[in-house]
Amino acid sequence: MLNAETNQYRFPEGFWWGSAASATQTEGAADVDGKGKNIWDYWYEIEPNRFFNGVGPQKTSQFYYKYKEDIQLMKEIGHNSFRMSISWSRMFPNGKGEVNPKAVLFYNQVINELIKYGIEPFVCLFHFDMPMELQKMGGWVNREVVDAYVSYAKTCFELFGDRVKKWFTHNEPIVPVEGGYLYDFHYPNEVDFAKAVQVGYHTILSSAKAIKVYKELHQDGKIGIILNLTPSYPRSQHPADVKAAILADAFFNRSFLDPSVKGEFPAELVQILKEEAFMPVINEGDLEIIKNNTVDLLGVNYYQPRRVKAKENLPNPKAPFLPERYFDYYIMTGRKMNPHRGWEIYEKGIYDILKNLRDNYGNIECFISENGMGVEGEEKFRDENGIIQDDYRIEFIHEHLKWVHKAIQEGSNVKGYHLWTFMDNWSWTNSYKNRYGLISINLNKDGERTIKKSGQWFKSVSLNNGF
Ligand code: BGP
Repeated sequence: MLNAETNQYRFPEGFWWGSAASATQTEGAADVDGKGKNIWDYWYEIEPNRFFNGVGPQKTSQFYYKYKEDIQLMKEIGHNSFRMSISWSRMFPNGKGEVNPKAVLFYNQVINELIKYGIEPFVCLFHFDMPMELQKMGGWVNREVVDAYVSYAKTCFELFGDRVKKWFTHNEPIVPVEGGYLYDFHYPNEVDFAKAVQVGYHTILSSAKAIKVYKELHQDGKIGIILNLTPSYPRSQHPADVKAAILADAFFNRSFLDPSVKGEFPAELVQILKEEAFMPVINEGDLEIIKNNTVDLLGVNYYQPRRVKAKENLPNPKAPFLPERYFDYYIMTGRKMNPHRGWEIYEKGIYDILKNLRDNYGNIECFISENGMGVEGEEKFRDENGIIQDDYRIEFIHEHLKWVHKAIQEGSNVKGYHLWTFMDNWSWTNSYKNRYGLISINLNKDGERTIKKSGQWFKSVSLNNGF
């Protein structure tokens, strides 16, 4: 066991140690107690073949039934904070209208239980799970959905805001744009750049409007957004490679980062949208709202870098428009890999993000809201005592934390580290393929929970506030 006095890497007093999860990925009970369908429930109904091993979102990790046991385990492995999300379609089965009292009861119980164990609840309002009734109206393409979202957000602030002091409007809002409207991995599986832009724009507007409502309620908490700020590294310093990286960054990072933190859109992106005739519909007064309602706190999700180079070939002008018209992806020779997930591991990326926030985004208060290592076939690492010996995950976290620590030494305003994720969970079309948890879930034994070696290690890091 580590000892606080001998720590080489000490973190600031009060550092947030914990993990993140989302409603649809953990709760299960997808058609229980009045929950309405969301896009995942519906998509699974019509195309179960799109989900790894055909496993859908109905049951997931049964947090709905096992939350007490789970929160005890969070305490057991040293959590002082935990990010969850609220399922919009559990709160409002039709996306709007009457609130579902059983959902209110459930979230009240979860929040109270967390607080009882000294674990601060961080609550996110939207983690990829659009209510199906609203998707039928076009989802984020339709501006009416923005209004429905804002009133859902307001209801949550009013019901839970006396105890929840850290709110997040969205989790990785670029992902539903990519999945649903560009690359076919979320419902409605369209490939339509014009819609993608409108969806992204409405998401940003919804975030700013929810922030405005939150401020008007004077609830004495903070509100932010969670962004996956995957850095874009150019293959070389050749101007064409550098430009490719700048544009990839404008499409995938600054598209949400700049309006969320600075209240404005990146000029490079606006220029492309104008040139290519893809500007979204913007109503009078919108830009004012976006300008005046930026985030207090930023969550940073980081898994792997994005490596890009100048385009090698002319794009097919008749193919659907995608951001990749402006750059190509590039595989760096000698890269370090997580062979169990097929993602590059580049620990310094986490530091580069924090440095960028320090230097170019007013050193906004932030925290690492997701970082983690997915492993396919993790059962093979279970030892004779039933413990998953995930030394690779310990090393992964350890190496990233060293860079977070360095960023702190150099003045970064980073307040905590949340791992993705607390327990193995259902991950969209990947279902239970890649395991990320500090706690393992045995799907053959009714979701039996077991603390992995990394869970014990994480506990000692949290209790010693370092390693
Ligand atoms: C993040 C999402 C999470 C989670 C994670 C793992 O981008 O915020 O919801 O799913 O990715 O992804 P995967 O299971 O595809 O490895």
